Amino acid sequence: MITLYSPLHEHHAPAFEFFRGQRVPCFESPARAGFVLNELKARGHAIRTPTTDSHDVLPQIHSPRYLAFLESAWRQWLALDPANAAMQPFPSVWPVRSLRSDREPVNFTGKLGLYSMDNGSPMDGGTWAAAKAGADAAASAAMLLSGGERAVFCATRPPGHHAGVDFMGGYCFLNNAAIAAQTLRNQGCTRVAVLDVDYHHGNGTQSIFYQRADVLFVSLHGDPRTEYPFYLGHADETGEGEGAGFNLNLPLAAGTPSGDWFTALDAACARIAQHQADALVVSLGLDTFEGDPISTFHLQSGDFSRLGERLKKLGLPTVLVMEGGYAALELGVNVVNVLEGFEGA
Ligand code: OKP
Ligand code: ZN
Repeated sequence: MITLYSPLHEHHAPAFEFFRGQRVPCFESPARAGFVLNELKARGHAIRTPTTDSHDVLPQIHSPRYLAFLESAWRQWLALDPANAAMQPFPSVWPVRSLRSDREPVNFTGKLGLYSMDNGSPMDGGTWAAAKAGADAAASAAMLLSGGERAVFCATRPPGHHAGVDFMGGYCFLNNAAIAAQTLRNQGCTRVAVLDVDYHHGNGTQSIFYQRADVLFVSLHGDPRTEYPFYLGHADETGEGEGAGFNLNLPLAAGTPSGDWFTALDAACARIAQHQADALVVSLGLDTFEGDPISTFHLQSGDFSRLGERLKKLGLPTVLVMEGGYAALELGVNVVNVLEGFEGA
């Protein structure tokens, strides 16, 4: 299967994030995509640059004021003080319950908090270009499917599934999976399914499609009672309005054994088959891996081949978008195992 890759991701390389109150190197690093690229090349996979501009689909997923902020955030940060070039902006105040989010503050920190769900989405001067290149890859992959391609992988970073209509979060800025799904709809697919297999619940994707019946969202993830993002991803979230019944969460306890994970995957696939989708988008997080430094599931590298085989059996044109996965050294093997499992099935 074709992989879409843009080197622009390299420019998103913030130095640190906060972890247990300390500054630590970012788990979500350029090296992640480097390991994926190397493994793809070593195993003979075709790699192409994205060709479709996501400019027109972006405002179908994200709000104009959020897009305007994201595109100009680094310029605004530098305008405060040229010395900020060597610093990273982090939000420190958020419009939680009882505070207003309809008024955009003039103050940069005020805006950053308005458009963030956490302080875990470090930015630098290359963030917009990298995120936009990821969105372009997602849109390009959807276009390739409508041109008859069976499956396309987007080797994108930063990830996207925590980003909502008007907020960043969990290393995510633009929701690549949602952009792929919407592009498929624009290209004439009547029904699309999004399957999120990242360790963390895809709160952004769920919220974007929560009131829509045309895009089914199905996710298996660590139970939000104990795992990030904590405030969404419960089993009783089933969609609302037109979207009632078109959201399925399968939360799994921290430490869930791989056998139970694959049983949940079967339930997810059964719901997707029932949807009679024209196409599938997979939010492919690899942080379900045993060796992941921030997650608690136990998948082995060989299990990712089995995941690819199971996805193939859905029999749908498929866009796979890379999300999390922080055991960088093993990430390439795990990703390419999914792709080859899919191809071989
Ligand atoms: C993103 B994706 C604390 C580090 C943890 C939240 C996890 C984000 C996961 N500063 N941050 O779903 O893999
Ligand atoms: Zn994750």
